[in-house]
Amino acid sequence: AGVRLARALARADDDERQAFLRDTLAGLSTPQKTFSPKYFYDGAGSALFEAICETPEYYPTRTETGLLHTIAPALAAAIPDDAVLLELGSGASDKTRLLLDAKPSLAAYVPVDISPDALQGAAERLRSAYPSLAIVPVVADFTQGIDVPDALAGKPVVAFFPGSTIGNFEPHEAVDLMRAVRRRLGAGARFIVGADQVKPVDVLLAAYDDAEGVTAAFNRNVLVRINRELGADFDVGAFEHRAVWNAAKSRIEMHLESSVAQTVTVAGQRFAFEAGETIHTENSHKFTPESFQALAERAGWAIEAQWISDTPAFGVFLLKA
Ligand code: AVI
Repeated sequence: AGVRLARALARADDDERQAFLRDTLAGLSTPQKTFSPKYFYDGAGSALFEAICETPEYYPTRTETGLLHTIAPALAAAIPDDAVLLELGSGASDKTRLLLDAKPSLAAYVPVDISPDALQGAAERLRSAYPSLAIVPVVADFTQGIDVPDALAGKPVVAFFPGSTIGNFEPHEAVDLMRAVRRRLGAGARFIVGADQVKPVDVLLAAYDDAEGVTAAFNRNVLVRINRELGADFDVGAFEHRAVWNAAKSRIEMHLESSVAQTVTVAGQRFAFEAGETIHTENSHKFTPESFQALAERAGWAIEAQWISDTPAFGVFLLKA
């Protein structure tokens, strides 16, 4: 059985690498070169994201944590006693503790994350902090479907999607994802979503271009990962981190800008860059209460409650199917 499991894991690894390679080659073949932000999160990328959250400029994490602390009793009151809490993109699961503390009667916690390293570390820490809670980690790309482990079938599920990760999707993808969650969880389900709010552009730009350069390192790390996992030869130092505000689309965009004319080889294919040409690596949409409500409603959710923090504004929305 051990050999079979090892083979299955190797196959899954291989499938994942194939998808990563396919997406990377396709992304480098369009006029605006683009990568999906989901590939930021290898072990090093997940650690760099945690470091971003500690920078003075990146306000979303500490603002949302403060807000969740205040509203945890209201959220706990909306969650059924024996519910399974399913978190999408759980990372270090730090904010989850606020809900676990406020709702000790939960049947189980299911963290879903694309990074096995981040997931394993978080599960170990939570198991020692909450010894009587069932913790069932799932390594998965939640954009490809949401699986609740069989053992938990029949329990009410409350989904938790903090951090404004919803903002990393194009609006139509965000609607598709929220609709998929609603269909998966069924009638009466609840969905708790964190959504960062529009604010002065200087505050936004600083949050995505911190003085210490942690966000720049996070952005460039995707090139390091592509070199290592896909046998590419990106000259990582020849790409500059750029954060720009796209007012028409109400989003911060991150790019990697080629500082010189150069050619890069990925899996034997050559890609030419002009000096100043960019790879668009991430969108981070910023919402108003109304724009987020409209998105949730398009996906078939009703707004049960919403809380917006004091400046810098961050929103937590409680949705009901
Ligand atoms: C995970 N996600 C919500 C972060 C964001 O703010 O869009 C990722 C990030 N990118 C740069 N800094 C943080």
